[in-house]
Amino acid sequence: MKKGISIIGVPMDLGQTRRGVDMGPSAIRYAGVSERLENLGYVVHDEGDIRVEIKERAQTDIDTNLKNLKAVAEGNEKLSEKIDEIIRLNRFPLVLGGDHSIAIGTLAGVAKHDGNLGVIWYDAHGDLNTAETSPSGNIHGMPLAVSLGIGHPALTNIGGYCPKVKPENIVIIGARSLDEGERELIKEKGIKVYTMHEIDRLGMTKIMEETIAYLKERTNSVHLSLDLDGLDPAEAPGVGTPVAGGISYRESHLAMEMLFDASIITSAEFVEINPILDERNKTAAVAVALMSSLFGDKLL
Ligand code: 6HN
Ligand code: MN
Ligand code: MN
Ligand code: MN
Repeated sequence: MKKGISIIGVPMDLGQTRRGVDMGPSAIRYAGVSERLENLGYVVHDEGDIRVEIKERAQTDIDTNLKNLKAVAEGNEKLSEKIDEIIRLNRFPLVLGGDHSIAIGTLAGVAKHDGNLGVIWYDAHGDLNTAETSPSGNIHGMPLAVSLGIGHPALTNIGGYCPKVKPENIVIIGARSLDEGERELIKEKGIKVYTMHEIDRLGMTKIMEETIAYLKERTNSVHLSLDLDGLDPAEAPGVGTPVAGGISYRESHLAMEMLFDASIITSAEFVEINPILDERNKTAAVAVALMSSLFGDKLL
């Protein structure tokens, strides 16, 4: 792992319609992210937040079925530039969300430096919708499709190039809510998915061993996109689209520890934390605990 970490907050809530997820970066900071990582020996640079315009709220473009398209695209363009800058400084980009639409900008910035980037998508959802398949018009349900180059050009061309990732370099972990169009895309593109069924049957150790071997074989750098709704809502209640029957806190710790030991992760984002829906900042604290494991926190 690189010694320098740049934290960047993205107070984005325009990729969906529940208010509060824009306060995620503050909640994670208050849960002590910088201190935790500094205690592990890293040099942490908190770069503050990307400015997200809020004037366009809940505007569905009737032509596109995409809510707040312009504002989401603008925020992500700024984010991709910032990520690019952080990587040039040879630091690890750690992005705090914000709704999951921000993965569009993160991946645009990261993949500019690696055309063969691997991606771990830790999520209850596939986030593989397009304007045509989306039941909601919410862009936070689309960032993985966008990164594959599928979606509105205002989103797929962020960073000035397209696509960002190859389907065979993606591993989805924790899926238990997939829309019809997303299932079709997964089959068509041959995307590797570990649903909750596989996690139950094989156990998290095996899932992570397979994931790590699969990505090591194909890629040199891997981005972790961790949506807190991948975890069970009993343990991570502060999320806008909770789905019962999720990954446990312990399993998630194990996953993070195994990723640290494999030293394959080169950038990460923790998204969808909504303090309004949370219980005493519990979900932000979970996020910080998982980050700490990802960066090598061990009892002994
Ligand atoms: N997330 N599949 C649903 C949709 O509206 O497209 C839910 C998406 C949730 C997105 O949690 O990042
Ligand atoms: Mn998501
Ligand atoms: Mn999700
Ligand atoms: Mn542990």
